[in-house]
Amino acid sequence: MKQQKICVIGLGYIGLPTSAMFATHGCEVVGVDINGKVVEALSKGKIIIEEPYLDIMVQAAVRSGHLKAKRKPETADVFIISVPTPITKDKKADMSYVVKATEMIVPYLRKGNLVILESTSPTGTVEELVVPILEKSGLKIGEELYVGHSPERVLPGKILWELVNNNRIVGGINRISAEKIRDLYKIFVNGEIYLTNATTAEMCKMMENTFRDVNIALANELAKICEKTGINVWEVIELCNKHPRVNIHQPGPGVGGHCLAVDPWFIIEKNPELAKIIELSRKTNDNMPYYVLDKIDEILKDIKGNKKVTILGMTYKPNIDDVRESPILKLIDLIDNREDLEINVYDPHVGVHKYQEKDLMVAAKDSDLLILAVNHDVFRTLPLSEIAKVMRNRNFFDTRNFMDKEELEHLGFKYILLGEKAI
Ligand code: SAJ
Repeated sequence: MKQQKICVIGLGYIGLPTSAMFATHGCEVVGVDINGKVVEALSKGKIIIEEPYLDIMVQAAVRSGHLKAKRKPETADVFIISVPTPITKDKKADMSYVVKATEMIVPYLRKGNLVILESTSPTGTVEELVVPILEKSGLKIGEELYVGHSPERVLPGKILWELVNNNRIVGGINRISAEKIRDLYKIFVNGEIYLTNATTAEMCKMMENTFRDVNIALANELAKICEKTGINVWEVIELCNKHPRVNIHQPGPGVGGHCLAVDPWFIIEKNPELAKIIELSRKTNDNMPYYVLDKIDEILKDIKGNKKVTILGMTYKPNIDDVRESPILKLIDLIDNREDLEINVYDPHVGVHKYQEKDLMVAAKDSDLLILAVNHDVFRTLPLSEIAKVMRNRNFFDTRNFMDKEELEHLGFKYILLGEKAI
């Protein structure tokens, strides 16, 4: 295939790695972002997000001259749209970034170009939202301008490896569009590439994350049931998963991130009468911080007066710095709104934050309860005996089945595990 010039709109968690990947495979890539900070950093070969090895790859791509950052698009062979599709307060997909990005490229479109939407989008986005805007170019869609959806599926923390090795779905508005998109991704994808139509690809992407969200809701419901039954949910799950066709997910204090906590709502939005299990699951997971707060009240019920709670971890999952849609932020909010509860939070992965206490011992001082909210690896080596000395009451609530119960009990802590039994 001849060397392609690719214009990527949106240099976030997906657009930037994708740009760097194409650039290091010999393509000429123009990365476009409306955020001046991103463009400025990238021009110097730097990045402003945390993702293993991405900095090295971006630096190599910029140094080789194959990756350039711009505020506006340029004419190219291929346009990839990878802008956010956030959720509004009333749980609807905010498609304004996709609309703006699509409008932005129209003046640069030429006969034979390929336009790919990568952003996770509700069904019908390509056909009903993107194509009508692209038609303003005057080009015949599907014949002079090829269009499709190829959703990203990479896991934050493993993005570069998964970009190359994951299987990929390509949905074209017609067969030739899908084939052209497949040929483009073949430049760096080692996984299988499956062709379908655009709307099917949109549904696949949302359903993959919904599958996970629903299964986590099932695990969270089971955790509550096990507590009531007086058994340990983690043991139940471990034993159930010995069955060859069972894979129960892990319970916890809620589901966060910009994917699982968001994408199911896009299906619900389009199918409110039908997506009942999906909606209940979303609500079950969103309710977990409230459940954790109830547990906190139960644990502290015998302590008179004001109580202090110390939370360990605030990101949406372990070993990352990302707090987007983190259920721990919701929990922090709930505790902060209570007059009788004082809160301190410690998360070494997160920089400056309203609730962040940089010093662990200060965060734990005079505390009545430590809550393990995120299972960061660094929490494996907490100075527990030192912490025990400065606490007012030694209670430890483990929401992730992460701590060593015996060690904590040996240090005089009362150990409470989410999903074990009512206190
Ligand atoms: N979680 C649980 N229990 C579990 C698994 C996860 O409570 O058993 C929670 C985590 O604590 C976290 C949330 O779910 O709060 C999401 O974490 P995750 O690791 O499941 O997923 P993300 O959001 O980081 O990435 C997902 C991935 N999707 C799937 O695995 C189906 C990724 O492949 C997608 O590319 C990404 O969403 C995306 O961008 O859509």
